[in-house]
Amino acid sequence: MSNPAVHLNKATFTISAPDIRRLPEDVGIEVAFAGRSNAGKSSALNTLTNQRGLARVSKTPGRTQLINIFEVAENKRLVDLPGYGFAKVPLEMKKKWQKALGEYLEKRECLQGLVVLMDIRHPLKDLDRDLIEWAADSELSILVLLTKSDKLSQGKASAEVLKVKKNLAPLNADITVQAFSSLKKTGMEQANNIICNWLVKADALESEI
Ligand SMILES: Nc1nc2c(ncn2[C@@H]2O[C@H](COP(=O)(O)OP(=O)(O)O)[C@@H](O)[C@H]2O)c(=O)[nH]1
Ligand SMILES: [Mg+2]
Repeated sequence: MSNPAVHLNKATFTISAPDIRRLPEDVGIEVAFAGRSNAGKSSALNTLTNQRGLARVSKTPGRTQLINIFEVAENKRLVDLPGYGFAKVPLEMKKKWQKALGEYLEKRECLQGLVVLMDIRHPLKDLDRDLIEWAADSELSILVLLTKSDKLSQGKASAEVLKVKKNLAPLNADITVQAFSSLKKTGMEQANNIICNWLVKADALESEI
């Protein structure tokens, strides 16, 4: 069942920003999507919002250098963060994007949950691990999507999910790991539910204060 209070398919593009100073005011709730370049971040955003062209899907990795904001409802936003770890980009450019990514993660108060996307065939590279460990330390809720699961048999995909779960268990954090395919829409409903819950959970917390 999807959450009645928010619908990801209502998402509309708001702004692309090269750094956090150019973002909307830091109020409300944001759920951010992060992952290596080419991990399938834009495709997942399009699938989850049921809008083909919302986040540009690039065949050229390393292109998404900006922080892209999509508003789902008033003060509820999805955030497409710059991809990391793509080698064929000049160092100066890389430094700039990584700075925007680092600053966003460190300073954005309204960040409620982090979706980390990793290709199911190459999960938990060093930078992925750094990001997940940082998010766990920061007590963020984390949803790990193992993307392009259509590239593996169901058995192999399940085994990979289990492996990643075991690997992250010692972090003792609020982490959900699941297989995901934008092509086949695998895991879409579960991911959608988790993200919508994050977007409304903070409302409940705010009204308690
Ligand atoms: N087979 C398959 N390919 C995918 C899937 N998701 C993304 N891709 C492909 O992977 C490449 C990178 O996708 P993109 O969403 O642009 O990745 P991003 O750089 O993380 O935003 C593109 O060529 C996509 O068509 C998927 O679920 N299955
Ligand atoms: Mg992208």
